[in-house]
Amino acid sequence: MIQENIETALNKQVQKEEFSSRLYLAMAIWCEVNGYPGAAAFLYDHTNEERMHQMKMIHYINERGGKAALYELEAPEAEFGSLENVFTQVLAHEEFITRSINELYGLTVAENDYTTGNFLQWYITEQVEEESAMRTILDKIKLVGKDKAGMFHVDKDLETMAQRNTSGNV
Ligand code: OFO
Repeated sequence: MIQENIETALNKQVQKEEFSSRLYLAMAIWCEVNGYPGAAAFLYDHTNEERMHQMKMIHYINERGGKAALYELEAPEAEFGSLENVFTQVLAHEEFITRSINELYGLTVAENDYTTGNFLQWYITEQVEEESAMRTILDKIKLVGKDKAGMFHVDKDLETMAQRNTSGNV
């Protein structure tokens, strides 16, 4: 049986994963209507990944005798201004999520809940991968700057990454 304070902390993380999914959806929409179809495909795909992170946590809470809860979500921004700004915000958001997962893990250690700590290992590893992928994308965007041909290629690369994710090769 899961402890109440751990259950509440996990439910707050469920909310953050759900917000991540909505945030990337808002960004995907912005990219789609602003001429970045590859970035849009990548972010639509990432929306689904965040949903999967949310669902995985929901099932864990319920399987441990707790009850997952859905909290209120704020509406994400709708205007991002530039692709560089989109990915700057993606990276900042992933860093925020990493801190949140680490705090959650710290709580499980303090409460001797090794089962939940073990469950969270998956998220810890996932955050390392997500931060690194987003940092690489942002570096590429910064490198091409205002070069339109370069930006076209970055967008194409993002489309390829999205296709690979969708076909399960990554
Ligand atoms: Fe759920 O990892 Fe991104 O936010």
